[in-house]
Amino acid sequence: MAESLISGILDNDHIAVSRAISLIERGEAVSRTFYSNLYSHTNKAVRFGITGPPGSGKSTIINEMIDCILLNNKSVGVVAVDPTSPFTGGALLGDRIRMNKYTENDQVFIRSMGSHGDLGGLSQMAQETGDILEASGKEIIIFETVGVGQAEHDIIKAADLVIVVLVPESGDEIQLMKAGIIEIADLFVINKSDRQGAGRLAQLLKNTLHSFSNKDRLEPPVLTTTASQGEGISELYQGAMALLDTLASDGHLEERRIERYRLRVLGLIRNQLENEFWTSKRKELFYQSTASIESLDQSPLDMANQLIQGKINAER
Ligand SMILES: Nc1nc2c(ncn2[C@@H]2O[C@H](COP(=O)(O)OP(=O)(O)OP(=O)(O)O)[C@@H](O)[C@H]2O)c(=O)[nH]1
Ligand SMILES: [Mg+2]
Repeated sequence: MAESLISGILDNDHIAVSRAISLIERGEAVSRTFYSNLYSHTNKAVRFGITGPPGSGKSTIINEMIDCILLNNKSVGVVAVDPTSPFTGGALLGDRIRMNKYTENDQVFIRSMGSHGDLGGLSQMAQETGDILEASGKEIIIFETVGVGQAEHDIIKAADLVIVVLVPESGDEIQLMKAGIIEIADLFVINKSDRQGAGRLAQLLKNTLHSFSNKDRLEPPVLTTTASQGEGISELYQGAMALLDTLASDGHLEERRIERYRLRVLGLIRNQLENEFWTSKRKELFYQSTASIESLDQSPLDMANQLIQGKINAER
């Protein structure tokens, strides 16, 4: 089965792509050969991360970008990740609608995924979905997330280029974001610039970015769009591709890909070791030993060591 699935993916058969992603989402054991075979066909696509506050227009921008990408004779895969929504087993409503527009087009594949409650796993899942799309031949892969929590941060950090979308009302957010998002953003977009205040925010943002700039990092460009009217999207696409070229020529892209690879391996090891560690017996022991407030006399460190020690003993 795995072999036919792989050849389907490599043939860009979207049914096979969909099935493979579902396997990964359901947490079904994907065989090691399946994954190794798949991985050997990746590493050619570029990965964009698009993040920003809820409703800022990320999906609208991506929709418009898809048209732009197709006009440039490239193919695209979109992974919309929503950690707050429960696992849906398929598309979220909005994406289901936009997916219909492209169902007949084998150069576009769009998928939404929610969380099983296991946020660490969500980032791995998104990456693996990216691998499948890449193996199917998609040249550009876009990850969409709402920019707040750790899970999104992990997903976005795994991109080659991070685009942060703001709206004219986001002025106050810039203060809040300084530390977090400004660190990971390569390019800012002020969307809904049909509304008042877009120019002012762009200037405020540019000033802020300038005060944060240093010689090791490019100062992120600030672009404006009105995605609902398709305005500024082609400039955004060209700007993102040009920036990517710069990152590639100054060595930053390679650095990022090495970092992404490392983070994935570290995440897999952490997940696997934790899964092995938490046998039902050990879980039971843990919850029993912490059932009442009186049972918390032992320090957390002693409790952890006792559980770990149990593992060592069990192995001997
Ligand atoms: N006025 C105006 N509205 C826009 C623009 N771009 C998008 N919208 C509208 O803003 C709303 C939210 O757009 P989405 O693209 O769904 O935003 P999002 O960031 O993907 O939202 P979440 O995924 O829910 O976080 C929709 O009603 C869009 O039609 C724009 O440039 N101007
Ligand atoms: Mg969206």
